Formats: sequence, structure tokens, C-alpha cells
Amino acid sequence: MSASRPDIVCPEAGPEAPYPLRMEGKVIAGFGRGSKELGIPTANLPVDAALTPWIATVPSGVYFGYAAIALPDTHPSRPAGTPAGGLGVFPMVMSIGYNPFYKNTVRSAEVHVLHAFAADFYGAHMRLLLLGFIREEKDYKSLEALVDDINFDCEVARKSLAREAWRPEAASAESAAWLVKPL
Ligand code: ADP
Ligand code: RBF
Ligand code: MG
Repeated sequence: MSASRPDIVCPEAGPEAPYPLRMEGKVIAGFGRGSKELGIPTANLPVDAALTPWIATVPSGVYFGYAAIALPDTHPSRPAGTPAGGLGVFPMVMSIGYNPFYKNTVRSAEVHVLHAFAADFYGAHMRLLLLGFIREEKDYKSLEALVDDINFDCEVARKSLAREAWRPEAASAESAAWLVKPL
């Protein structure tokens, strides 16, 4: 049983200030805790407050929005029609924080892309458009409870983004253009 919390968050009419928030970088190796084996691989980005000033002051927790990934031209999961060198756009849910369940001492940013990829994409450039906040970061009694909550976050993100005003173009034409801008 998952969470007595709503399965859709944020207003029907679309994202509100301070969103959209942007972040980008190259996908790095994470903590190697086997997130993939749990069915929730997370693409980690470096947390650098010099490049991403807002990250120092936002609350730790779970955010949702879109990820644009520059998958290599040879990657088996490039969306059909992506031009050479182009970025593919996918819905995402992400964690920013210290992962109290694991007692990290540095803040991490990790993105679970809501798409089944046929291969990894370490080293790929990834842009993120954060459109809203789902919940605060929590500690858990068990790994199973953590995974259940993350799976519910995925459902919340999918349903919340499926609304008309939450398409990237509807949320912000300028940010939607930034998302897929050639590198
Ligand atoms: P790490 O500890 O190195 O981050 P993970 O088990 O979290 O390892 O796996 C993350 C990697 O899995 C990503 O860097 C990416 O290359 C790959 N991956 C495959 N599918 C996804 C997905 N749907 N979302 C995020 N990363 C994915
Ligand atoms: N870790 C925590 O300790 N507490 C959390 O509340 C938490 N929420 C998360 C939500 C999402 C959507 C994702 C992708 C990760 C979250 N994590 C959280 C991080 C988690 O501990 C990490 O991805 C592990 O590697 C999973 O095994
Ligand atoms: Mg990871």
C-alpha cells in the first residue's frame, strides 16, 4: 500500500514560481547502491552551486519535470526522429538531498527517467527542467518502504505531467526551447 497522499500534485493551470528551475551537466557514477537492481536506476548529476545557484537554497526532497538527454547517435533508445546530435525529452522524477536512509554527508541530485532504456547513458549531457515539488526527503525503516514511496512518486510525476498545462511547451516556451537546444 502506498502513501496516504494525493497522486496528482500542483495546480491544474500549470507550474508556479519559482518553477521552472533549470539544471544541466554530464551524467556521473552515483553511489553504486544498486538502484538499478531495485528497478529505479538514477542518473546522477554533479551538484555545483556555482553552476546552479538555486540548488543551495531549495528544500531537500522529490521534484518532477522533464529530462533532455543527449544520447549518443548509436544509443538503442534514441526516440524516433531525434536529429543527429539532438536531445531526447522524457518525463522524470528526482531526488535532491542527503538521502537520510543512507546518511550521506554531501547533497546529491539523482534523476529517475520515466522511460525504459535499453542501455546506460553515463557521460551523456542531461538538461533538467524542474516543474514542481512532490514531497520532502524522509528516512525509512526499511529499503522496501523507501522503494514503495519512490514508486508512488513516479506515479505522481506521470499523472501530474500528463495534464495539458504541464507539457514542456505549455509550461514555458523559452524553457522548452532551452531543453532541446543543440549542444
Ligand atoms: P549509479 O549509482 O552509478 O548512479 P544506478 O544503479 O543509479 O547507478 O544506475 C544509474 C545509471 O543507469 C544511469 O547513469 C544511466 O546510465 C542508467 N539508466 C538506465 N535507465 C535509466 C533510467 N530510466 N533513469 C535513470 N538512469 C537510467
Ligand atoms: N532517499 C532517502 O533517503 N529518502 C527519500 O525520501 C528519498 N526519496 C527519493 C525519491 C526519488 C524519486 C528518488 C529517485 C530517490 C530518492 N531517494 C531517497 C534516494 C534513494 O535513497 C537512492 O536513489 C537510492 O540509491 C535507492 O536505493
Ligand atoms: Mg544513481
